[in-house]
Amino acid sequence: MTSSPGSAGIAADTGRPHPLDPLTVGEIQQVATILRRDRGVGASWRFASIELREPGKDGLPALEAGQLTRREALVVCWDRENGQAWRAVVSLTSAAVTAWEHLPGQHPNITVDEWHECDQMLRAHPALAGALSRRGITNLSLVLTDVWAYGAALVPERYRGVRLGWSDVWYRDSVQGNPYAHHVTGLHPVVDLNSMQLLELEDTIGDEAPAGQPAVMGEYLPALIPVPLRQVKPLRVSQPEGVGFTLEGRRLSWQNWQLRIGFNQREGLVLHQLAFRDGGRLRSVAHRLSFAEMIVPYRDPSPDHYRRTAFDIGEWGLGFMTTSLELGCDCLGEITYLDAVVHNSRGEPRIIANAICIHEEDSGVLWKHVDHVAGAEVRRSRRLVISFHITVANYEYLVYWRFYQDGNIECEVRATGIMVTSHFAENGQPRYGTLVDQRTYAPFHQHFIVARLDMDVDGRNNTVYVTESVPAVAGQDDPYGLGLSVKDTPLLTEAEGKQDYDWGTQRAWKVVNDNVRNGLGTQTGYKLVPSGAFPPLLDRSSPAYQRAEVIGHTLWVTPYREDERWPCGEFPNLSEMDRGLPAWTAQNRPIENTDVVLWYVFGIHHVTRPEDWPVMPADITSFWLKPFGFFDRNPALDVPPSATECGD
Ligand SMILES: [Cu+2]
Repeated sequence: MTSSPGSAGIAADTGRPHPLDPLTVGEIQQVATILRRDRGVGASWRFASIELREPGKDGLPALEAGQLTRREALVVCWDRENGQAWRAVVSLTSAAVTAWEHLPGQHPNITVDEWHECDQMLRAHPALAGALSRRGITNLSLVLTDVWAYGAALVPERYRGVRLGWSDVWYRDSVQGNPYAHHVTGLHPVVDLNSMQLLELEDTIGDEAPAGQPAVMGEYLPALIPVPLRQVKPLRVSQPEGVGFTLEGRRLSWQNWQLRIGFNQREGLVLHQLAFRDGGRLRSVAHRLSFAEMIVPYRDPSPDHYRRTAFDIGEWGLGFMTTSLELGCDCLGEITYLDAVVHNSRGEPRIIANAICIHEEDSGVLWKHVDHVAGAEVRRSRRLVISFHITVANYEYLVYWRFYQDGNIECEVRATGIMVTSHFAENGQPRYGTLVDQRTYAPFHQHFIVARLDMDVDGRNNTVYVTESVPAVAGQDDPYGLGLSVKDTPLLTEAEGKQDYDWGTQRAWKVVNDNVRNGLGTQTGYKLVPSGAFPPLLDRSSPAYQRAEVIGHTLWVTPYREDERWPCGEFPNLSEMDRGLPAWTAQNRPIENTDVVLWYVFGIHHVTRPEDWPVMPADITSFWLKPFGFFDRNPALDVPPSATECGD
């Protein structure tokens, strides 16, 4: 990056947020103002992202102690007139642009504003109206278009370099009807998102008489469904003495857990500085946990779906698409909400009210034993849940980070919402999807989520061990062939750090601090328990795989670098290849006894079902981080019994 001196005139922010706190409304305004003033970011420009430039690990302690004051924003913006993108670092402390880097050939993420502007433009376009009327659709107010991003390999030669999008066309049966119930199959606008013009309207039906829209029941609102609602009794959660956690600023403390809640436009919820109070000591577990990318390839090569590979984080941003939560529906019990601040493409702040939910839940039995003398001893498990919900056009992702009394961390994702569907001809059969309604099928697809786990188990220097179960071969010492041993192998280099799930050995990974011993004399560690993992099942030469090589392994391990954040590259929009993890790990750097970052790939291999239609019951996937020798014994022995009648 190039540096430049700032100019005075705009007051530096005088507030004292924690160095990891997200940018405020005022700070986002200040950033946009400084860039307009100092870099000529004018009316033809758009802001793709404005976020806190998080301090690196080395500088953080001095900033936290107040010995240093530095507050910076990281910005990506582009000029729609010439398509050129720039990355800026803006100092809020000195009200100046401190770095301004040209990004030739890069296409920043698509903004929510562009999505809306594109829909408006298309619905007002006579070519689309004509194509729809040939299909008997004349009420444009019931039409919805939904623009998607391209991969470079699928862009026609004539559109190289264009900020290109392609769109589906949907329509509602009624004003309140579900637009994603009715796909206008075979009709796809191709759009220049910079000039916001329709470049061409692909119509694979052309002049032939369309088969007509099938009679689909794709509704979910009670007033529109053909079945009466069932009767259910109320179920209420009561916490008469209030919640068991405290929130000071964005620092959350609950039982022995302590952490800090962050948020940005791309990753959405970010958890910082996770630690567990063990006796008198606050012990570090992780420095930062977040989702760094989400890759959703649709596995249907038909004209309606072959371009449909979504990078929901890199192309769109989970933070931008976070939705407000509703008390009693999204979260049950005594709820504390945090708002989030993002921005629109003009650089104006936008507040998402109730974006993050914090609450406690009962989680069944924590531990139990019945002794014939001492009787039954049982403890209820309680967990602290930090969650946020994302709506990506038709689909919903609900993300839950759960903290348990025994030191476990569970990361759960629920996928719900409306599946993408399209129609097929009379007498046809869907080959790459499941029949879900009349002449309607939902293509098979996969949701790969890349969790970025910057673990700091008892300090920064950790080693990742692959841990595998090995059955003994029957012999003199073991005549019945019963022996089972566990083999732990340290991963020394990034090449070794590329790991795949292996059912045959029950492979898992332990993040170990070789420099610290527990009371038993063994190393302290946390185990990544790999659930929700599945193989890509994708040809290595396919564009979808080339853009997301990260999905080729269950786990990647890298040494921590401040600027290595995006596993498929910083700009997956219109990308040709994965410029993240495969590029970094090609250096094959050492990863032993150093500050390691784990990239865990999990998700849902979605073989669509009739039961997922018209709205999908949440499909659930998760993984766990469990203490392994981090404690000397069950750390939840001190959990008290519940009050009489288990009423507490
Ligand atoms: Cu799905």
